[in-house]
Amino acid sequence: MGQVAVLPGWMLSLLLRFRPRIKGSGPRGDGAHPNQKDNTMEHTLPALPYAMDALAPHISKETFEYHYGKHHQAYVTNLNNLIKGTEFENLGLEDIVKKSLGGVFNNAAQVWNHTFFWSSMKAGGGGEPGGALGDAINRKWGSFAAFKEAFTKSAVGNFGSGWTWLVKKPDGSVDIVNTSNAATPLTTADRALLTIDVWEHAYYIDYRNARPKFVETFLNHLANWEFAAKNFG
Ligand code: MN3
Repeated sequence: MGQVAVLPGWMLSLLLRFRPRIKGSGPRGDGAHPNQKDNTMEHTLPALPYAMDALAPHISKETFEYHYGKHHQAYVTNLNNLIKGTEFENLGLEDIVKKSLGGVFNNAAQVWNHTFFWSSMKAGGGGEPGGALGDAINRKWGSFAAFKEAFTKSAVGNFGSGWTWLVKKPDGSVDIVNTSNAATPLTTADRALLTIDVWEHAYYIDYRNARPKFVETFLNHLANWEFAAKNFG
């Protein structure tokens, strides 16, 4: 089996989207930025895996226009500006997240986290996973209902801005992890399986301050368990 074939699909698409763009070396000259040096890495906003109105009424098109079109885009723009002329200029996104601190880390991790979050949802999602992931959830919490209760409690109780994750631990078991601000399992030994963004900008347009209703809707109508199962491997 080739190396590429064992990568989860979302990771492969990230790699393809964030591949280096060699300026000025293509057959067409790629001369859009004639003042830039060769070999600079420009990060771009990945396409959503669905239309901006696909998750309505649970998440509105207006939320995507702000959350994806403005917030996620701003992290990409900030990252590109911050890494110019630094050691991070020619690194891929995941390497930047793992090696940086401060503003570079915050923006790079938020680019990665949001891309992961969009794929953690789908139209007609929710329900519960079967297979190996379903078994692992049952081993950890006893039932899917108990997992939902624990995940909801964790996401609702995640103080301030952050993310709540279902992760696979190095020993193969699953767990729920809260992170604050831009922090991400990508810098830990855990593998991210599924996430919900609990920054207020994720739900304020559709749910105002009602984070519990947003978390409940995520679990019942949006969670993409096929994506989580692929990440579980
Ligand atoms: Mn967000």
